[in-house]
Amino acid sequence: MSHEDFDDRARQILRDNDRGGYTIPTRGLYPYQWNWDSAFAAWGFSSFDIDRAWTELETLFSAQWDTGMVPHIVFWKPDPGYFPGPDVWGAGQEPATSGISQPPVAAILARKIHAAYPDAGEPRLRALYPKLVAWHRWWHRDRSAEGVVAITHPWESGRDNCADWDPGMARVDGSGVGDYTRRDTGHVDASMRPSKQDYDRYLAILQFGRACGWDQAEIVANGPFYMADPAMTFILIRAHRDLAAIGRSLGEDVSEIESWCADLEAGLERIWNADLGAYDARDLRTGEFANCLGSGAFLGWLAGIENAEMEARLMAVWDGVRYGIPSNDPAASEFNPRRYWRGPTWPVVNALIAMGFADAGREAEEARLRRETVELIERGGFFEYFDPLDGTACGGDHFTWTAAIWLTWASPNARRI
Ligand code: 9WN
Repeated sequence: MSHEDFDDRARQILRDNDRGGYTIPTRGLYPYQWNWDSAFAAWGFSSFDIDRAWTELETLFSAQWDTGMVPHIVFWKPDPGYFPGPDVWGAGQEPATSGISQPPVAAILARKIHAAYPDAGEPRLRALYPKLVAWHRWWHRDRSAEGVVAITHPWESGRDNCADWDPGMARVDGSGVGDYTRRDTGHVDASMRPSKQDYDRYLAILQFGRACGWDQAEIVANGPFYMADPAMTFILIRAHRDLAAIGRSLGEDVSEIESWCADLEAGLERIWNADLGAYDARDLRTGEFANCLGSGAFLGWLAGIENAEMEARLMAVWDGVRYGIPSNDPAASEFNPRRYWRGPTWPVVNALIAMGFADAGREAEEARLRRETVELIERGGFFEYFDPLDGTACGGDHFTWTAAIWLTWASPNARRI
């Protein structure tokens, strides 16, 4: 198949997964609108249907809570194929949503979507801007109290079962969650998904949030899981900067956004793990570091954060695999090349990391990461994630964000804006 054939297939995947105003990640496994998937879908659409791109973001933000939070899932139409669904979350919203958020990539990608076709996008961006600001204010108020971004549920990071969360998860008691039936393992081989113990704990954390009516102050103060995440911190620093740039271009006063960004930059020392020689996830209840070198730390470049010591460690991690940036260090005892975020490489994360490489002038690294990602997709198809050692395609097929990053970044025909 030619590159053009792959471009056609990618566009077809976005069309197939379009449910009218929003795009599902893939049929069966993920039948709803997910937050950061949608932002990537919008970016993908911007390569061939700019109107549809803005609609995707507008639909996502139409489910924004009064608090400013943009939920991690919007349950537009009931679907028994996914667990936990709207009744389990009990978030009391209309439309029904989950009770947590997801990586704030929307401002980063809205800026790129606007840059692709500035005139067409100006009124749409202007209308979206106050909603983006409200969401970023929420991140500042409800998730950045310690000067670094902290997550209250592994699902909030988007990197659900990565080894980064092991110290926090070990302290979550999942023994009392009651009976439930998972749906994910009916769609995908169980060995590629989080474990039963993980799911028990995910539910225990969810049940705490539900029991307190999703009171964020209570969740942050007393919730069963609360960990600082370098990846989310790097993403939010970058997103704050992009949001400020958007605001300036619209003639807005962006001093508040700049102050949020400065707070996070100043807080970075809290998550520097000197023993590891890298920024590292940290349990904020105990102070314990995760001692984990994975794809999260590679997002430093996205935030313009460079550190020679960390770079040496990260490049050794990358050189330890054959394809893409692994979600965990292949030398770590918990590394598993096929189990979801415990080792596999994710094209969508590679695209974000490559954005950082490109902006830092790291052309060789950007080109290598793109080459390896292209090879994975050309050999295996538009899958959710891949084994970084032998390139085996894993998880869901016909996947929206893999198609989106193909069109905007990986394809030799991409504009790469
Ligand atoms: C829980 C949709 C989402 C992604 C996440 C990924 C996975 C959900 C799940 O799928 O999470 O949110 O049920 O496993 O980890 O990053 O947004 O693609």
